[in-house]
Amino acid sequence: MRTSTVVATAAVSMLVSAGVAHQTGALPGQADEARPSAAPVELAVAPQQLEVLAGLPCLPHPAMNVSLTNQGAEPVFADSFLTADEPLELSRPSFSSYLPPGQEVSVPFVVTAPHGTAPGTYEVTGELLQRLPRGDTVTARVEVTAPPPKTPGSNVLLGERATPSSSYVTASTAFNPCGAVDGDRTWSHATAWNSANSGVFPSTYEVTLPEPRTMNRVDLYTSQSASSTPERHGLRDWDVEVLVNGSWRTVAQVRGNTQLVVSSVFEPVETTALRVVALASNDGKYARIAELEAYYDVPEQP
Ligand SMILES: [Ca+2]
Repeated sequence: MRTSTVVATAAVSMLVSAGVAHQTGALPGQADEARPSAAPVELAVAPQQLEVLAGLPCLPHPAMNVSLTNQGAEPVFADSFLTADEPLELSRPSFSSYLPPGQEVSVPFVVTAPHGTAPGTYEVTGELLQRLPRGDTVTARVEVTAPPPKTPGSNVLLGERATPSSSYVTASTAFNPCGAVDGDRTWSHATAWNSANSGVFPSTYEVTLPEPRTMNRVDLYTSQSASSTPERHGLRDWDVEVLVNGSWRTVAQVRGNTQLVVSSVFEPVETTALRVVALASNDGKYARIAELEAYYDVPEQP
């Protein structure tokens, strides 16, 4: 019978085997033969080391690929659980799958570090529960670094948390709810926001800031592609609102737009959230924003 060396191999191969004898989690004096018999399932996590920026949840974040492989001759249902050191967050807590003999399945786990996470080394631990006592683990290291500071002149919306009222998803196409603050001004489902329901207005796209920011200009890039123009499918009418002392305040209104990008300039305001209230598009169907940016243009000293 093969003996699993879970702890020793974790850092090297990131593998554990279930259904065979285990050193970790064994009770004193408990014989291997007393363990339940199950097909050997292999849990793997790759890569073993990730680098994550603290905060900026809407910038692309690295993912760990977690896989389960049935190395036995019998079908099995395997469960795995992942936990992250506080305050890291995982896009999902667990991964389970039915596995025919020889079958491998895998899913990505996206790792994020909330705003304010202290730079340093953290761990994500994977655990397999397959007719065995829990306790066998694999570990990946996560290096958290501080993001570049946002100074006057920076786009204060870049990468911050976005909450659209809806986001277009079909079996073949899924627009990214973060698409309008991901730093990419091009129009594609991966890098832009498209509301979900045809003809439903208003639709809103809200961005929450981790701390108050001063701004006096908002640039909105709507849709343009090889097969379309802002005049055909772009956003036509919208309001720009900022959250001040718990109330939304309208700082700009745009009507009848046919351009790709519109800059709205207003008096400097300190805010913790901004939203675009989309009122109409040129095709009458969907709200479309490729990128939304906000700046504080510091007035020149006389
Ligand atoms: Ca974008």
